[in-house]
Amino acid sequence: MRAVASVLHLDLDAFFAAVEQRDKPSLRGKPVVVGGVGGRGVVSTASYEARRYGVRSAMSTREARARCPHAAFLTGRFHAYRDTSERVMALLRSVSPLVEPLSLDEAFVDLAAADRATYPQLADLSVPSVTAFAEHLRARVEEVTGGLTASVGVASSKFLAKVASDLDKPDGLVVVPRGTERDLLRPMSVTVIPGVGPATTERLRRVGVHTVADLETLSEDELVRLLGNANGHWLHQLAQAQDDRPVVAEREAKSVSVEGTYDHDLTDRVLMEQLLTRQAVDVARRLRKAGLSGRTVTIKVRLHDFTTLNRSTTLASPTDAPATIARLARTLLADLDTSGGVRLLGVGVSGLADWVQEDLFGETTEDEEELPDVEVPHHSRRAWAPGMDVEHAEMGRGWVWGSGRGVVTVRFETAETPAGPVRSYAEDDPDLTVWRPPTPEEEPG
Ligand code: TTP
Ligand code: MG
Ligand code: MG
Repeated sequence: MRAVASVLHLDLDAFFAAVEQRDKPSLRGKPVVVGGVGGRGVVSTASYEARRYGVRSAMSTREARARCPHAAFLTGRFHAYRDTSERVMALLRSVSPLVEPLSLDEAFVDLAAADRATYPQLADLSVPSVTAFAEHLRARVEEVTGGLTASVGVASSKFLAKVASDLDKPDGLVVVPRGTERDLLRPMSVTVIPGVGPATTERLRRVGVHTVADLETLSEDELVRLLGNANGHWLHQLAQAQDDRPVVAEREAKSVSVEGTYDHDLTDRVLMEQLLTRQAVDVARRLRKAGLSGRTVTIKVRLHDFTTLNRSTTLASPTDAPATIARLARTLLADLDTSGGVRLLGVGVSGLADWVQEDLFGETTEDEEELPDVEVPHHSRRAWAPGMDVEHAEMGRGWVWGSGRGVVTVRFETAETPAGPVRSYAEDDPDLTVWRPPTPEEEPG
């Protein structure tokens, strides 16, 4: 924890849905749901107008349709999200060299490292100064994104800054003055602590721990006994708002790792475990080939929204055993909520030693894993998905409003136009094409 509130966390509001409302003027102020629109689709996010009807991220689209039948249901347009994200991250990097993105729509910014020549108001890092600066930054985000709002938290640590940015969503700002951190946390659920997923929450619930205040009553020893060394220590620290993690612009890790990206989001846990197992065997093979072993096993999981989660656990002695690495990787996965879908999985081993401790815990004697035959299913995209960008030879640019029975209906509007007209065409009308943003080389100039 720092002596002043100088860690800023920014998160865009209803990100994917807000981009859709920006680019589709007829949807502004209306319920919009972005996600899988097919039979087994899952909601990525919903505009705040749709949240009023109880629509939430990770809910089945079916359920969302039941709760808010009049919402616009759209598939995602990742090029637009990525482009918008890049503009926000560039803005943040103009404030401070220490910007740590957590996903497409959120990042930490270290205000203590900000350029004070450009931002004299940050010279003293007092509560009024950072408050004024954060308001200025939020206004700039609206400008560079073409109208998206962001919620911001500023506090003395990453943990508290992230908690704070969520407190007054959407379009909110919360600055947590130094000294008030613990009072803020006490009434909150333990799930506010990063890394406390369903499995940990359940273990704590069984011993009567629901809030951070409950957690404070347990000693570090008790927590370690309950949750293991690394987790117990971590929870003990964070329950007292003790968090000294620095904001890091780029992480470098000395490790051997294997990862895979999947061309559609994985939701099947058994399949994910099989993939991790296979990756663990790969990592072990590479370690052995290089004569290396390591103590820390890490999994990397990128969610549907590009949030990347890293979870690790550290062994008493180094290993290069596939079964051990696989078992730990699967255990780490168990505490993550992957219900929204996973697009990348990886396993790594770090803390490398150039020797393997002989069989101290019997780990190297574990049987080699049965390798499952894993096949990642492929998806064929329907040609005209709702929300998709299209261009018509005469009407110009628009988006697919709906399609079926050989007909596709398009609304002709973009971020720069007023709400536009709706027209229907035959699905195979040669005048209608999918529109893609120009790649940098194709851009004029
Ligand atoms: P979030 O920042 O968690 O959510 P949000 O920006 O939609 O809403 P808010 O921050 O105002 O609460 O996630 C950012 C984007 O990531 C979100 O717009 C869509 C995507 N996402 C998913 O695809 N699946 C998910 O389960 C979640 C939580 C987010
Ligand atoms: Mg967000
Ligand atoms: Mg976010």
